Amino acid sequence: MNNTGVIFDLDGVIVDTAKYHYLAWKNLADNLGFEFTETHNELLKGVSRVRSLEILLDIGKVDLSEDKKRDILVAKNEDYLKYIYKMGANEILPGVENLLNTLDALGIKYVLGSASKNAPLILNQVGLFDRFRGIVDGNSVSKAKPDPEVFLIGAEKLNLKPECCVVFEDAIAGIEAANKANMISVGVGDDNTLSDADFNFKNLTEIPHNFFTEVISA
Ligand code: B16
Ligand code: MG
Repeated sequence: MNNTGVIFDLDGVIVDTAKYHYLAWKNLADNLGFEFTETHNELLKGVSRVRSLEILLDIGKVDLSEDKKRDILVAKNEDYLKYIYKMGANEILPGVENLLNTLDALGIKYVLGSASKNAPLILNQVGLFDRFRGIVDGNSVSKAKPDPEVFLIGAEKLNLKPECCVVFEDAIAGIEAANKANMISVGVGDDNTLSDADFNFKNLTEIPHNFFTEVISA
């Protein structure tokens, strides 16, 4: 199985940090004087921090100077990190550790491919940092998902061709990026939302033990 590799998204696949992003964005919206709901928050999943702010300001119909936007992005991240520093291994999503153990047993390498600039910190908090062969995060890319750049760099780190890589993603933009990269895309979450994925699972506990040996190597 050394000719197959896996690239994991972080938020929504390994851990659920969306709820902390929500609290921090909501705090910001409260301060700016408009409502930001959990439904609005869905629009920010898998989206870069800068783009998230643009979407948020559109929702509130607020126009800000570039300087103010920069200050706000720093403040939002500081607020968000207060939650991240409280995270521990109990926040690893169900099925993740089993899946990593299966991959280790099969000799399948895996890396992270996330839009988050906080990805290394989050993986450290939950004790998974050392398990990944490499990390591609929001600091390593110039183009955000749905651009395939993050996953193509992941394939380089795995030393594999894109078509030998399997991507686990919870966001539409991430599935689009994986498909554009010519990788095998696995949607984690709602299969209607992620209908463009090659395979769909509600969460990682649903992945059959023989998924890699039978489905992917077929
Ligand atoms: P940060 P992923 C994404 O993580 C989140 O889904 C998205 O909501 C967030 O805006 C983005 O990371 C950037 O995060 O502010 O920490 O740099 O799903 O690509 O792992
Ligand atoms: Mg995600």
